[in-house]
Amino acid sequence: MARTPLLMGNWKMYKTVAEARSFAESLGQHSAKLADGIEYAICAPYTALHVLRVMLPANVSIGAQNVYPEKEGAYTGEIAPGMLAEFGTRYVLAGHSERRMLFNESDQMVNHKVRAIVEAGMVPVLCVGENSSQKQDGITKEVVTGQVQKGLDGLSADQVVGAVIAYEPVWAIGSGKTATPEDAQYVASEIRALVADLFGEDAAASVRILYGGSVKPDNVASFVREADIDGALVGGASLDPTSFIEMAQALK
Ligand code: G2H
Repeated sequence: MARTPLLMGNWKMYKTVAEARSFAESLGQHSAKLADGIEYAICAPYTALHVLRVMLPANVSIGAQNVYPEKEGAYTGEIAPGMLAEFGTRYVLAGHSERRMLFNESDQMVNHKVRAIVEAGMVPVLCVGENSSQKQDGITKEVVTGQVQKGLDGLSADQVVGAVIAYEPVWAIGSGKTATPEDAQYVASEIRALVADLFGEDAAASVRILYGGSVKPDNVASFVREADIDGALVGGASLDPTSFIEMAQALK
């Protein structure tokens, strides 16, 4: 089954509304350079989502970086899935390593978020990856497949068909280091094999697997040409519209 490549930016805690507007204007001026046949998305801070939804070219979706897995309630400071879905958010990250590390998010909490995102009609982007000591110990496959199994627990095969999994080695995030395309492909193939075991061949053939971790215009194509890697989740290099367009061009 052909899977549509996905180029997704993760802005983390960067960009004011004014800066997001400037990015969207710039991308709009060069929208002809956003190659067809690829999906684009920007996961922005909540405060920038509205201006992006209004101003980004129509083929660039908006995504959130987090959500709280309850419909509503006394959860001061949190945002519910329905609130994001209501104004057109398509993707929501769950389990980014910065949330797992800095905010102590457990696999169980990540799973609650994944389920809540799906139930609200949005697409979960389940982020997984080993840290440097786990890599040195040779347990990358066990760590990553364990996170995938726990993250997708309770979903139906149909729900997994539409999901996205982002493999981001923690040691590669914002460090300038990347996995080799071959190593990333190996992990992606193991993730796909696990999805086949748990949810069947259709889900495995459809679920999109992204690589993330210091992706840039000059290396993005080397990952996305691998058989089981269907796109990239990009932090730093997604903040500059020129760099975002260069990545889109590299994937043509
Ligand atoms: C990994 C990635 C985006 P960067 O966190 O999710 O960030 O591309 O800056 O390594």
